[in-house]
Amino acid sequence: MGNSASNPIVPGFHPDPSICRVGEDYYLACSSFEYFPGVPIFHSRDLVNWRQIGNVLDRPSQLGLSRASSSGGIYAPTLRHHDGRFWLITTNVSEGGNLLVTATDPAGPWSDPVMLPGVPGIDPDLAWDEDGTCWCTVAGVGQVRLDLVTGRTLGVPARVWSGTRGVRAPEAPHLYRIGEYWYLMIAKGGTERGHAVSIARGPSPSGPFEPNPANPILTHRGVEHPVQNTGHADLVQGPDDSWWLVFLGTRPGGGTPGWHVLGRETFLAPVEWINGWPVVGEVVTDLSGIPWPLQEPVAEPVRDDFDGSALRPQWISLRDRPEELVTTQDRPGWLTLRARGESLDADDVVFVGRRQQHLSCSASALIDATEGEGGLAVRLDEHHHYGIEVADGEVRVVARIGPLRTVVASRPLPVGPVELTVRIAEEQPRDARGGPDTVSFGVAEPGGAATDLATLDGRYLSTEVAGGFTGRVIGMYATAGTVRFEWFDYVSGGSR
Ligand code: 6LW
Repeated sequence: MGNSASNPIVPGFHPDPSICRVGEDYYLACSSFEYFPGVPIFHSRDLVNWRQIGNVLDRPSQLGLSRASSSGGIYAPTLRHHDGRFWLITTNVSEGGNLLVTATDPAGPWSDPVMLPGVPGIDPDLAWDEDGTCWCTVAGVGQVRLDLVTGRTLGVPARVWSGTRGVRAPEAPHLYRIGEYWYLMIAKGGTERGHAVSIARGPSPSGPFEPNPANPILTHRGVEHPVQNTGHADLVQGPDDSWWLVFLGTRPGGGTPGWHVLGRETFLAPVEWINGWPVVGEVVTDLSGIPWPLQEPVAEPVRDDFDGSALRPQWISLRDRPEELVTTQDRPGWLTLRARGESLDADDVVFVGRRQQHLSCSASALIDATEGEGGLAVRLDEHHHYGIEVADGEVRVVARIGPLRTVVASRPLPVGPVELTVRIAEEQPRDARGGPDTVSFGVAEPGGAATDLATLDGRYLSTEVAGGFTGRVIGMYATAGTVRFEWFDYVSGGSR
């Protein structure tokens, strides 16, 4: 992904980060909702430069999303390393509830899930005490001991500290043994602008817990700051054994109230321990001051020419990806999509996309639609998407915003494969009512200059408009017959 030592450390819709350290290696996992494969997992050696090494739930036997609504499916994970194995616990809110998987190699393969019917709620956490007992703590802040082999819970869930009374949504609990105390860190206030992180400590995994008098240890509610919604955090020690916090945040753009389009992203901030309590440092964009040598960022190639037998881990689809509908084997060097849903409004549309990870960026794809219909889209959910598509002998730009769907522009289709382009440009608000960016679509004959067809206001593809827990995904789709893509380019428009 190759970022320039800056926050967010994992840009684009990568919320609910959970991190663990194994020697000099760091691993981080995020929630993934209705997208398949699910739970992207990343590796780093310096906490700043991260590379996706796979997806934890990459098989239908691990991940059933057929009933998942947009922003349903996989909620927050916890990633831990214990007794020589990696453990990940998460919630499929649309099918089966809480589940546990394990692996020796974090890049996979991960095991089939052990379902956890006795673990209630969402945001499950794993922590082990000195005896090897595994404590599972969940949102709302209940806690139960867990048998990792059978998935059986031991005893009944008990309530533990859940933060300041009256502050909504105690979520994202993480339990740590640090020094003489057990620390329980939670998110509160909900994942919107009121989000916050609080912590308490006690003598045992089950408390009783004494709240930090300085709570919340992190919040940007009511604060003028380019990063908002800060919360849902996890603690980790850096290469020099200093302490750091990863957490989710958003980068709203445009005028008031600000619209965030990349979803909730993963950020990093320093932590200092004072009198046995963590104090979180400022959330800054420039991380070049990190007090240890940074790895060379691994630049992601601009072009995916689909030459491999399998798709790269960054590619995600909606709810499933049947081989008979999505393949690079049918025409070597091309991605072949066979239609199922008739438009991007359908929750079973055949779609292969990647998260938008920059506030300004562009994407393009060479499409051969001689045997079908399909296109290139910027999607938030089935009710909020913009696309440029080839259908009925023309190229057209289609916008779906809530109940409204319209063809914004069209032109006759040039003969043969064409290049479809989308350019997203962050806008500095000209006035208090300005949107965060513009989304422009164009078409070109192979290798030729693109002709712009339409430019749309990006605020309607933001979470403030659409709601939900995800962020924009830019991808290719089929709506009739068979369409093929020879390549897909993604170019960041800048460092952010
Ligand atoms: C996540 C929970 C939350 O599991 O939203 O608002 C859920 N807080 O912590 C999805 O991100």
